[in-house]
Amino acid sequence: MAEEQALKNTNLNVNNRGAEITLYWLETSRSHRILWLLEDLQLSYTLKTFKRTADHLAPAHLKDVHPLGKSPIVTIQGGQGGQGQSQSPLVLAESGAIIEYLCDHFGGDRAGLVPKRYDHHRERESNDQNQDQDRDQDRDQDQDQLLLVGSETEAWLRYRYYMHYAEGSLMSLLIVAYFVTSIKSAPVPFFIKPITRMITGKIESVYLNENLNTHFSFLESQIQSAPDGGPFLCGRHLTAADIFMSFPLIAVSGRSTISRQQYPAVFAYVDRLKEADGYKRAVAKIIEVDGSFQDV
Ligand SMILES: N[C@@H](CCC(=O)N[C@@H](CS)C(=O)NCC(=O)O)C(=O)O
Repeated sequence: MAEEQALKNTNLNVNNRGAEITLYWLETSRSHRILWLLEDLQLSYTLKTFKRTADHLAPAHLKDVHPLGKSPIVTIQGGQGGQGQSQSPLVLAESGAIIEYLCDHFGGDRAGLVPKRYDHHRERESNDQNQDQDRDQDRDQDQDQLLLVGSETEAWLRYRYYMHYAEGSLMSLLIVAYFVTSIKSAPVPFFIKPITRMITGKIESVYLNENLNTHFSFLESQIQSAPDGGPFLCGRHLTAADIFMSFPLIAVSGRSTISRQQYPAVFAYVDRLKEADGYKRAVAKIIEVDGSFQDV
């Protein structure tokens, strides 16, 4: 299999607002959630898939697209905001920033992927005649409400929290767990083994075990107490925050770091994420391009 494959979609649909979107997707990586989001936003895009190197890294030429050379990267050419065909494309990196940009510009609200920030909006009979008026009124009320600290909905507050927590707190913990496991199983000479065991044992007893327990007990109770009874983190509907949380949770559920017995709600939530239509469409897309898909 070649290191890089591409699926080019040149039929821009109306949701694209004239923008040509390209996703640089790396196997078994965080980038799968961006593919899932593109599917849920019903955007057309070009998908470039990459294999990891023998050292499990991204191929060096991803640095030609963004200086850090990590995946995901999204480029956007054209669109209605002045980035014309002749100009160089907008280059976006950092999953959270990419998700927010795509939701802001390509209908995160429309697709129900971003919870409402304030719930003052009255139930209205929606018809074409009063929609503009309603939107103006909502905007004015939103402006007024900006001053009221703490008036945001619980769903939105959770949304914002998870849009930071996934990479800011959870991923950094899971990366420590991943390295500890890798060091423990590394093929080192027998006389070195006691040293690696002592170091990893110390990290586990002083830091890792307690933090894993704290984070996953927290997540267990967050899922059980989701607004409107869940079953997603911010309430009844899947949001971009669930998509964002999918990578660390799918990754950890496939390893022995935590068990289904200890955290049944977390594992049931992961099952739900993998059953989501957009996730499955994203998997199907990879199978179409690369011939197979592996989550982590
Ligand atoms: N915080 C960044 C992390 C990006 C990142 O580290 N991506 C990994 C894939 S999961 C990567 O490209 N690894 C390959 C490498 O480091 O060479 C994000 O969320 O986008």
